[in-house]
Amino acid sequence: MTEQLSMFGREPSRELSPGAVLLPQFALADEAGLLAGVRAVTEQAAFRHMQTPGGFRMSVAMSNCGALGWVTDRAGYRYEARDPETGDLWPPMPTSLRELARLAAAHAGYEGFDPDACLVNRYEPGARMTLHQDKNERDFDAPIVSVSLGLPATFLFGGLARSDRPVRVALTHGDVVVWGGPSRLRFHGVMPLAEGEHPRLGRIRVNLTFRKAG
Ligand code: MD3
Ligand code: FE
Repeated sequence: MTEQLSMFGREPSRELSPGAVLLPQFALADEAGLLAGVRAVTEQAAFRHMQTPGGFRMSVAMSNCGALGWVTDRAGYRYEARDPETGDLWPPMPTSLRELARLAAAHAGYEGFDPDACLVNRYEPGARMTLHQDKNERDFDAPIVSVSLGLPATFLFGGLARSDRPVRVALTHGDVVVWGGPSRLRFHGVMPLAEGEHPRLGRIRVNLTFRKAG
């Protein structure tokens, strides 16, 4: 089953750097289930543009599912059990999403990955994410699993210092990357999204990141 999924697009997995494994089109085996899950989540917890601690509006719109959700506002970056817009718990992580993350992690050598948070990012043309590290999670031993959907993006994969020159990686619809081990704390970002129209998603890119946050 794992082999079948990884070979969905006839492309083998590729190690981008120690601990970082690209699984091309891995998410397409259950594309319909995945898109239905994302829709269910964002119907309950609408995409919104959060504020950085410095007071800037993020160009990426975000939602979350799972026991914990990543939030930012003037008080800082953190994980919260409730959606600050509604006061409700974040929607549960759909089984189709959880299983995809578990299977991808196992395929990359991380057995038993049990994410409690999934951040859902929505990019419109022009939206970007500046270089940063993901370090609000309690445990850096667990990997982060990312799933790209919709319009293609140029991902920037840096080093352990902000000043390390990033490598560009093209990420397209259905690509999954598992970021663990020595790659877990590398700086990364996303170049401004180019204009385009995706046959199923339209004029957007959606990125899911599964995390062990708590
Ligand atoms: C490399 N999202 O939400 S996913 C983020 O495409 C984030 O929306 C980007 O960075 C996006 O925090 C990139 C790829 C990714 C995610 C986490 C990483 C790459 C990573 C953690 C460590 C190293
Ligand atoms: Fe990140």
